Amino acid sequence: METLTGPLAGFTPWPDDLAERYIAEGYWGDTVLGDVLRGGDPRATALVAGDERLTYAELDRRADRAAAGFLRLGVRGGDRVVVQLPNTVAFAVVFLALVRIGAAPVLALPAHRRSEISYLCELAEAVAYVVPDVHGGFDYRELAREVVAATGVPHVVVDGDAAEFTPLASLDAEPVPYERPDPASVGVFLLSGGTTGLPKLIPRTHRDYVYNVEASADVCGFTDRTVYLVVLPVAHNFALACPGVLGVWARGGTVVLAPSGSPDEAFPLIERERVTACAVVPPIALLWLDAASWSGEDLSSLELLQVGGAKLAAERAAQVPGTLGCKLQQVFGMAEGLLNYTRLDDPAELVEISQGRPLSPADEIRVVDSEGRDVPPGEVGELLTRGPYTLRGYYRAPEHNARSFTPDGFYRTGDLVRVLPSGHLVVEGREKDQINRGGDKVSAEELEGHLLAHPAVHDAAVVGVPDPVMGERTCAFLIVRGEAPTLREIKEFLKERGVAAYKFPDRIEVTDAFPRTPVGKVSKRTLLARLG
Ligand code: OOB
Repeated sequence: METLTGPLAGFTPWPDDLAERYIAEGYWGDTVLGDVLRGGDPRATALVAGDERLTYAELDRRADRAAAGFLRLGVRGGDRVVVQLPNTVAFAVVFLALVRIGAAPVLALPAHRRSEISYLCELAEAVAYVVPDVHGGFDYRELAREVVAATGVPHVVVDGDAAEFTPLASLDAEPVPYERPDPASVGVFLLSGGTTGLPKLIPRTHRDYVYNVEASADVCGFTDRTVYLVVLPVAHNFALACPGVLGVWARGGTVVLAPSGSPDEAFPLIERERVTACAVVPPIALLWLDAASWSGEDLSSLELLQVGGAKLAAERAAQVPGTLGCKLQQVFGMAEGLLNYTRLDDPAELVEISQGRPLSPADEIRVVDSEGRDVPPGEVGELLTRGPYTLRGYYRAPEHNARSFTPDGFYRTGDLVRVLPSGHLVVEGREKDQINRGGDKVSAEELEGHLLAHPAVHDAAVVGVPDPVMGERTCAFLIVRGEAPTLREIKEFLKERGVAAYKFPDRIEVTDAFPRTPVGKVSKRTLLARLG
């Protein structure tokens, strides 16, 4: 059931009976994403980034002024705008401005390059692309030139020195009235971790994402006292909405943006701003556990560390409260929707061994075997889910949707889990052909596609190799023609193809043939076993 025309073309709505139920039971309301700041005291601090501090009133005004600027540029409700901004004030202003006028930001990560961005601009038929000038030593205006040449995206907006493009500062205009978006319309597009050749876009409606944010803020106990440090990319669902930046604003607290999760940068900010909560991926949690013993900073304000994106080992989980002096919360989430959180009052053992339980009473969970039959309670199977904030279809991807959803609308997560008697889930592995590299997701098929374009590569199979710090690292098995390329050459080749660096293999293994399963597919399990 896809809407085929109009601004929502390619979006799969929830069926009427479920939509009515979610409204009647109060999961969905009329609040839109642009309202999210309105909960804060106008004089309270909404955002801290470097030396900049913005009150709720100031951020609200900056967002309205930028909204007027985007309208003047010709951006309209229903349009899509690819936003690729790091953890800066500009992200906050641009995100709020766009959602207020009903133009959906397509949230790319700073690490994405020509291959990803061009594809997103084309798939979303973006009317604009927003970038920083230079960040992390990389010139995004160069990237924008390539993207414009490849896709013809009409406008490029640059935070900073814009060169030939539109400066973000020039969009600062006297506020104008704008039409409030429909809460049922798409508010924002998130990127899927991906299992296919090309990344997928996840449409999140205003009302489902507002519910995601509000319910998460409740479960995590966020209040106007919360001081939340952002160390992950703010464009990632975890840091944005679980409860993230939006959850803090919905409760009137303070968001502090850090450039990265490195203890050198994050710890001084925790001390200076008296940070109370932070969300990290396991490799950062491990760094913090190590650094806490020798760092001189006062971390005593920290009350809650959320860890998710990849599995945190139980032994490490157990060290968090004693070493960092705060509560641990495990978060097993996905941009597609479903969020599982351990609760703040769960017994320590559950917080250590489980990845939490579903956020919403309306989340429906099934655990099934390879034939799609429910497994007996407590056994491992694939997690299927549907609910008031889980997508019903990827954007403009009918064929993929036919595989990724059951006929009755359950999303096949590709994650293998087991359910404890308490209802908490333990993640036991993965069925999807993806590498989880410390929380960064790499689609094996996508990377294999890029590798196959190399003239010396005859065939490629990409697997995740267990790693004590990253959880997994990426190994590419290659069958080559002639002389084998080195890892360095492969990385250089991928860089030239405009592939994000986190997708580069960490290791290559040259082989003569791939082992096959009885049905003739490459047996990645056997390949992995070869590494010993
Ligand atoms: C989060 O979102 P995505 O979309 O980058 O990745 C989702 C996938 C899940 O399907 C699962 O395979 C894996 O990441 N994952 C975990 C996990 N949290 C996510 N695997 C094991 N243990 C965990 N705690 O990663 C994400 C979105 C919102 C909040 C937190 C994480």
